[in-house]
Amino acid sequence: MPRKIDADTILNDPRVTLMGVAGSPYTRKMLAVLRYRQIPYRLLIASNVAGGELTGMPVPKPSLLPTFFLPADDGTLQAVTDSTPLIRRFEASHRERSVIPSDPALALIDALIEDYADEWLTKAMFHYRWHYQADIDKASAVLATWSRPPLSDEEHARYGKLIAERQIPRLRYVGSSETTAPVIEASYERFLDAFENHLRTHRYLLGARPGSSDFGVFGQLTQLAHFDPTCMAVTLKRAPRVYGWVGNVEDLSGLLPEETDWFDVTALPATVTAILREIGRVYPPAMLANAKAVMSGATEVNTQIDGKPWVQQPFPYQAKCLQWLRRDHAALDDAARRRFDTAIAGTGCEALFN
Ligand SMILES: N[C@@H](CCC(=O)N[C@@H](CS)C(=O)NCC(=O)O)C(=O)O
Repeated sequence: MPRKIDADTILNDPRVTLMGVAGSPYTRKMLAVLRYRQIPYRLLIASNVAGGELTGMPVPKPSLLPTFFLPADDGTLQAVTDSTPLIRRFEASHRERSVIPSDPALALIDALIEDYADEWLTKAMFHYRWHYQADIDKASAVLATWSRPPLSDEEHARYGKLIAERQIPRLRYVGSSETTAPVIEASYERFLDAFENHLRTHRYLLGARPGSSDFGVFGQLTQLAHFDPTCMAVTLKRAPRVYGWVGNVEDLSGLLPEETDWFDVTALPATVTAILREIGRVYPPAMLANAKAVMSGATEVNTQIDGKPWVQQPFPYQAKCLQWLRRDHAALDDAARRRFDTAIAGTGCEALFN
């Protein structure tokens, strides 16, 4: 008899329940947050769920992984997605071991780097996976085992092919094409160099404790650095510290963070400014051109990034991400906004808030 999980079982369980897969960067991001924060959870692996273990459950719209099953205000079970607001939701329900810096100016830098990881680094992740044959072959073979119940060789090959056929046309959503490949790859390499240099002297992006930005970057790197062969080789060669860092951030449940572990936003190390400069070189132009295309109802984003042509399909969700960052910038008090503006001055990131 298959064991079933239904809404009542989850509502009566004090643990946080989520569904995800190992090949999903956002699933890995959230699992690492839950472990570091010592929030008890249980993961429903999508392959088991596909075997029929989940019955009568709410379905999120749009359907994304990870999916969290959380109680709504009226006591019913709700399906909730989107890692960035979920991290903030857990800040409200669990106070210890926060991943949001206490200085709101540093917290906005943290949010900015998190969004860069979620919305820009993910382009590299999707690009390498579905652009190169070696990566396509590995992903097709392994993703099938992560998202499906046990399969015969024949079904395994058929399902792997189906996944590739579904994902490869989706390259256009992230903007990966022959035109943009050089921009994406050069930017991934520069990010690696800047992060590697930072890790020569520091443990995490914003100090001796991890912020939400670390988990955003970690999620994408679980795939870029540790799974897909082309970018994994690039990472190992250029940035062995980054490769090693991913292994550590997977489980930071034993770290003992202190309030004083955050950097002072008025005295950020030069290695952080260098990372912000790399972010400022690619991410604001992409976000601004996308928002403009979404607002004008254009069918194509057509711009220049890093002095080279960039063409992609507009992505309404990323226009919202830009609005959220601007909202948070506007909500800072004058002193905090000055601290933030001074910290990002000259990096190119200021273009997001002009
Ligand atoms: N903004 C979302 C993105 C989540 C997302 O895009 N998840 C991917 C998997 S990594 C997904 O479910 N894509 C749809 C699909 O594969 O059908 C978050 O931060 O959680």
